[in-house]
Amino acid sequence: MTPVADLAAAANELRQRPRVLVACHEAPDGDALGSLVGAGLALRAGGWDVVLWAPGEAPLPADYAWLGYDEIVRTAPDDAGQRLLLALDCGSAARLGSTGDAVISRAEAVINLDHHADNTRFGTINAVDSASPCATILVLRLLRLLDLPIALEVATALYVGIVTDTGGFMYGNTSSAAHHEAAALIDLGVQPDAIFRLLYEGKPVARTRLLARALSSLQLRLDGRLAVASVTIADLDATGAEEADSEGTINHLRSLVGVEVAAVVREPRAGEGRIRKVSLRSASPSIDVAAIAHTGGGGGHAMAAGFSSEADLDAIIALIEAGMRHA
Ligand SMILES: [Mn+2]
Repeated sequence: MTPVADLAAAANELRQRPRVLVACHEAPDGDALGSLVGAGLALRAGGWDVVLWAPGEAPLPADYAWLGYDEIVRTAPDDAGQRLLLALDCGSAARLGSTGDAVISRAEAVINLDHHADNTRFGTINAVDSASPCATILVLRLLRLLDLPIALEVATALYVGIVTDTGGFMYGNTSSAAHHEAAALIDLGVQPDAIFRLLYEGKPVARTRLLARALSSLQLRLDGRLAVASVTIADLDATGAEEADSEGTINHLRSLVGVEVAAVVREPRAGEGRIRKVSLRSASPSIDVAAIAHTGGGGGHAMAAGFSSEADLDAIIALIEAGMRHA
């Protein structure tokens, strides 16, 4: 893998194509939205005709709304076929949502800029570097290759990707590059304490009430090596919380003594069929949760992965347990 050369190819492609559709994955996290906003604003300031696209129908997470959602469209534009698609933080075409394949096949070219180890290389150019702790660092390097200035709002968006994907510089992907590039962004004016407050404080009380209900469902399996909690529609209705409010729950499970895998199972909302969404986190370097997620038809990183399933909670737990026994 030659990520530097791939990024150079991506930069060359962008230089030749003034119209760009910048996209991130559905159900976007801080890295996806930071990549989307950072790349979109920087390219637009550099003279590109840019559309920012966050696929999917669920509301974008309130935690990152301060990055600015006004410019973000939820449906790919009609002229997507006359644009270069710059897909950010997407491990596969499926991550671009139900219309992803159609947009990919129509686009003038597809730059797949990502850091997932299981990336399917769906682009015409694949700037994929699984050693990168987040996608925003790859965006930053791409902007440097294009000699684009990094405005404070761009630097801030890119910093959000580093902070969130490394768990505040605590996860195993926290490389020296994570710190070096964060430092470079701080030198551009980013204020870590202000971003901390925007990301992690001022939260609705409904989130804590949802956390309480989710934690009350805690099950410990395999002699305490597996911690599972579920979030049901009844929990959301009783607390007034949104599904995205359950995102921090898994870190509480992961932090428990003896736990090697944490799992949160989210019940579907009306209109989502019978699909349950399963988030997995590893607390042990010897357990690759992406491998477990693959057996469920999903994917992700060694320490953070997920899958969707029509199976019930017990069957989902059995699948995770089987994966842990084989790890
Ligand atoms: Mn990411």
